[in-house]
Amino acid sequence: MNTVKLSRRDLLIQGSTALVGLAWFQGSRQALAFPHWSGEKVIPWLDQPPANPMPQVVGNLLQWEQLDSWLTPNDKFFTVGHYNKPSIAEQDWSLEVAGLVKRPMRFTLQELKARPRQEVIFTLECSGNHGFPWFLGGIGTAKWAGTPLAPILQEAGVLDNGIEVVFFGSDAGQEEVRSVKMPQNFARSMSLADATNPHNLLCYEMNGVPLPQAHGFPARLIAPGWYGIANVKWLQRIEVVDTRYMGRFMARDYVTIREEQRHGETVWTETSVGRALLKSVPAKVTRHNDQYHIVGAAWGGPIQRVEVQIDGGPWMPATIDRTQDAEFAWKIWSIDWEKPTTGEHTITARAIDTAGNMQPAMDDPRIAKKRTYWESNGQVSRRIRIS
Ligand SMILES: Nc1nc2c(c(=O)[nH]1)N[C@H]1C(S)=C(S)[C@@H](COP(=O)(O)O)O[C@H]1N2
Ligand SMILES: [Mo]
Repeated sequence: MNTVKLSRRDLLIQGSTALVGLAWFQGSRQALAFPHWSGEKVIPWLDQPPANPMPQVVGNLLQWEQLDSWLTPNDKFFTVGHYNKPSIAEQDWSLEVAGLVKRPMRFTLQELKARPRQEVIFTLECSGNHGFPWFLGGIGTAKWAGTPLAPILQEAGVLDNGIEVVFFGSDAGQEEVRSVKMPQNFARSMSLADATNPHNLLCYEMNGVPLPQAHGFPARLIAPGWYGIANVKWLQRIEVVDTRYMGRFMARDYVTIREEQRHGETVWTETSVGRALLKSVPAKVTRHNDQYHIVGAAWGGPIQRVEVQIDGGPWMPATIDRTQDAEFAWKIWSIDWEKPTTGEHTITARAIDTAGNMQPAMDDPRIAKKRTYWESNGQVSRRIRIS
């Protein structure tokens, strides 16, 4: 994609060549239709993240400079696992649907696969992403496939007192609450209304191959529009209950604490991390000949536009690549950078959604008065040196 300014006539001529190109792209790997200029070189960011201090929990972080495809290849997709990361054999596994249902159910992987198949292209971001200087790459986009959850809950017949659906993983660890020590499985819950959203999948496939072990084999929940934490891997049991579920990853960890001003008074809020928030980043700067381009991504809501600011100057509109477009997937954007001067520069991006909401600035109280690191969707700035 080339965003150099062209006359209308040029556009018409280019448009027809672009169409030929597009047809060719569609016949080949989707990954090829990505903002690209022949002979381009990526200029690495100056502000490289420090080394990951918790490789046992977080792995394979995305290197933004390497972003060159809309879908993230599985071997480049980040991982988060808070407990052990079970290797489960298909024949030893089945998924239980239990609790406050008329007809408890159990599915083997083959039985899940025999049900109606649904796909979704969804950008999964860890809510801790950008919460620490080392944590910039906790995000990826994949084509997930599975079977919708809602009809299964429907068939199981949720009883009238069932208000909450808890998703338990097979991974477990020791937890301590008020000096009570206990083993707990990883688990997250959703209200019945959220759980029965038609987009939610019991997912067994990632980018066309069986769900890799690190991403939850044999099956995981995929909850499009929610932060990573909601997408429970290594699913073992789905239980309908009549109270709110208060496990570690709902009510202790993954809790956002903020100071808010209400009628001149400070109120401290504590909320469980849930739906994804509006966000964008500058991903990379490329150069070919004397032309510079900034390429980035935006996600976390219906993106209307993205704006880019260089060295605190005016906000400039980026061009969103609408050739690769899916409701829950990041949008790839780019902008020409006309004649940058040699030396250091700062590049900031901000996303605006279709309702006009803007990704908050770092000094916005929603970010500045946030006291825990989750849900860090403030505007991201990167530094670069042009030589
Ligand atoms: N069972 C289980 N599911 C889990 C987790 C976990 O530790 N155990 N981590 C969650 C978090 S915090 C994130 S960000 C995503 C990461 O998904 P990925 O490893 O496929 O990228 O998985 C979520 N699902
Ligand atoms: Mo996460």
